[in-house]
Amino acid sequence: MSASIELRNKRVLVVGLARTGIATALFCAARGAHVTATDTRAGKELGDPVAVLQKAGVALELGGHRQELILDADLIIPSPGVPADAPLLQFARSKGVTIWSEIELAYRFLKGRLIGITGSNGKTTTTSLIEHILRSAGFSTILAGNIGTPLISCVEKSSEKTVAVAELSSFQLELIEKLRPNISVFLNLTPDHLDRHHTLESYGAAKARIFQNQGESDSAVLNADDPGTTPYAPAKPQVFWFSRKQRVAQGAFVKESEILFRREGTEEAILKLADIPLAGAHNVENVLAAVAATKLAGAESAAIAKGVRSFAGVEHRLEFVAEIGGVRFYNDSKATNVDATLKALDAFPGRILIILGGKDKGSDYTVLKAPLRERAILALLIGVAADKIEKQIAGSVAIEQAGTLERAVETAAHAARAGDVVLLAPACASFDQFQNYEHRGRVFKELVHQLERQAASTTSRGR
Ligand code: UMA
Repeated sequence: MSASIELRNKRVLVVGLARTGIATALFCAARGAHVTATDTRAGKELGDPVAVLQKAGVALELGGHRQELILDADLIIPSPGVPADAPLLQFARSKGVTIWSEIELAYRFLKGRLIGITGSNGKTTTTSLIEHILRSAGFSTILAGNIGTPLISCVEKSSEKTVAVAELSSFQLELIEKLRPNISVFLNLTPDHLDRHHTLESYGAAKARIFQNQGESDSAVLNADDPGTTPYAPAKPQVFWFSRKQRVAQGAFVKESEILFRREGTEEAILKLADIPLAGAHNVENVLAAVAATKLAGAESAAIAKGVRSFAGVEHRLEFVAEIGGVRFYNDSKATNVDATLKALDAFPGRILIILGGKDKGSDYTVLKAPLRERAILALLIGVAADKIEKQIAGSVAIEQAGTLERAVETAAHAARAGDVVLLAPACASFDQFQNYEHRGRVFKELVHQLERQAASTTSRGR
């Protein structure tokens, strides 16, 4: 990788102290930078990391961000959760201080190749699948990024031989400068994070920055079926497409019941659709993107097919939890926007009891009305977005204001009958009632497992 920077004696300000900020502050301190870290939360709320950071020599400014901090900084690294137009960062821009996201800093130190994956939905599954295919094909891989492990914390593990497979979000990409993936994948674009990016155009533009530094020796992979992404096809890198519906000039596509890869006019069958172990048409798209990316990374076709067949899926992504009395429970807590919920609804043939709600992101829930009418029998609403959702989906399906996830699971379990699906696919962020979507998914699974245990003890008592 190019453009490495010297951190020794640099004055670095880290804003936000959760996963990204902690890893960044420790990384910079270990390389001799003078690090100050700030968070709106107080020390008490931050807990154990405070002592770890202090021990590493990081100066802490907690309980808010003082603007003067900017005046003492050469470089600012805000966490993805800190809005790029936050007053502190606006002030930094007015003073000409460099602001990078953590992925940009990581890129400056990362060795080996980088595959970056972005899009509104399917990023986590596709990132995990690409990494799984490459690892099972014998590549030395790193799995990181928005998926949960900051890329900066994996830099030490990288070498000239590694392939880092990184999920990249719009929040991370909007503050890059030189980051240049060898292979970039842009899966799809549908409305999300409009509370942060304000318009679909600026959200799309932030994602499309994944291509901005790519050169002719690099590859870009885009979804030919998604009108949201096709306009972003870049000029410099070689463009490869994926499609469920049509043959593509270069890339991966479905022909009858098979996935084919086409390059320079030659087509090769990679695997049968029936071999994909994941439910839903959207997962066919994720597999197509992964086939294209892994072919471009140099994996053999047979190894790609084997990797797809052995992929176990991702936690919180249409994750099967349990079957109780013929009712199947699925955890799709990662469905934090409306489009992801549409895809989840589409993955099951009918009679769904769906749990919706959480923290609203300025979404339009009216688009859920038709699929809810068609496939769902009950919508259980939770969290602060519940009233807005109720108004916007009124008339499509029976609605129950459950308030909490606990009540929603209990009510769904009572209302469901054998053959039904209880689906947590909330279309909202989780931060009103949970730490994050992973926490929400784990709580859901625990509630379902409690029901499972109760059902088992009732059955054994009845014998
Ligand atoms: N904070 C401030 N000032 C602010 C705003 C926040 O100090 O103005 C502080 C908060 O008090 C908190 C910290 O910043 O202490 C939170 O930072 P963060 O939200 O960036 O949390 P991280 O744990 O570092 O998680 C981030 C990503 N979070 C977001 O993008 C919101 C994680 O993606 C990612 O997994 C992680 O870095 C590692 O790369 C989560 C996510 O929801 C999963 N991503 C969005 C998505 O997938 O839709 C983009």
